[in-house]
Amino acid sequence: MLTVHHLGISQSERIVWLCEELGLDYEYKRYSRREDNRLAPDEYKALHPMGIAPVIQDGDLVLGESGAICEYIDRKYGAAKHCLDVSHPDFADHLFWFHFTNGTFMTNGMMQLMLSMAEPKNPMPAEFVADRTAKAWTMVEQRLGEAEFFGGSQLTLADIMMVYCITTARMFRDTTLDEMPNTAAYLQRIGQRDAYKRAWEKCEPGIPPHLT
Ligand SMILES: N[C@@H](CCC(=O)N[C@@H](CS)C(=O)NCC(=O)O)C(=O)O
Repeated sequence: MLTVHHLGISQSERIVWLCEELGLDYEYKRYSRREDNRLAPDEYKALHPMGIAPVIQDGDLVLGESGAICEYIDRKYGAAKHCLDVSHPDFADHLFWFHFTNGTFMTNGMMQLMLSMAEPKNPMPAEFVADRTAKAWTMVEQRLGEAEFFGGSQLTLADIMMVYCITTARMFRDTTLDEMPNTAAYLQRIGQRDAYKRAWEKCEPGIPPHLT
């Protein structure tokens, strides 16, 4: 039995959403963040050597890292429905956005958040990260003006990965969608998906999704 361990307000919402898109039968466990430091509780940290969300279990397998988990589940239980084959015209775009998510977008967003808390004496790191982050958001807005989904004409793992960054992760930042009509329209489309609604209700009951 596949078990998805979700940490409240975290990247593990991606995995729940994917399971709902695939209509899988899976066990779901939710953990709240610690009150004192907002990190994962000890019970969650004990699941995997990194101690961060998401984590899944599948028989004897314990797997971390969102991208790896998404691909594992989609290929093993979803007939690769959200992965594009090399022969697909959108293959390269799908790959780019799938890897861009954690390789560049999340990384720079996290660095920016940490630097804003650290008040470093040298302004160079903050400027470096701000430049990359601004470029990344510009690319997001452009992409969603040219394609219906990050991966092209259909929902792929690129979307499952990216949506967290432009919704829930924005709860901790001051990025607004005021100047990003394509991104705003995309999020409205995502928010209308039954699977997304079910996943969000499971993950964060009582809290509206950050779609605007
Ligand atoms: N690259 C990792 C990042 C995982 C990560 O940083 N998870 C955060 C939640 S968004 C976490 O577990 N924070 C709680 C903690 O560090 O205790 C992935 O995509 O799985």
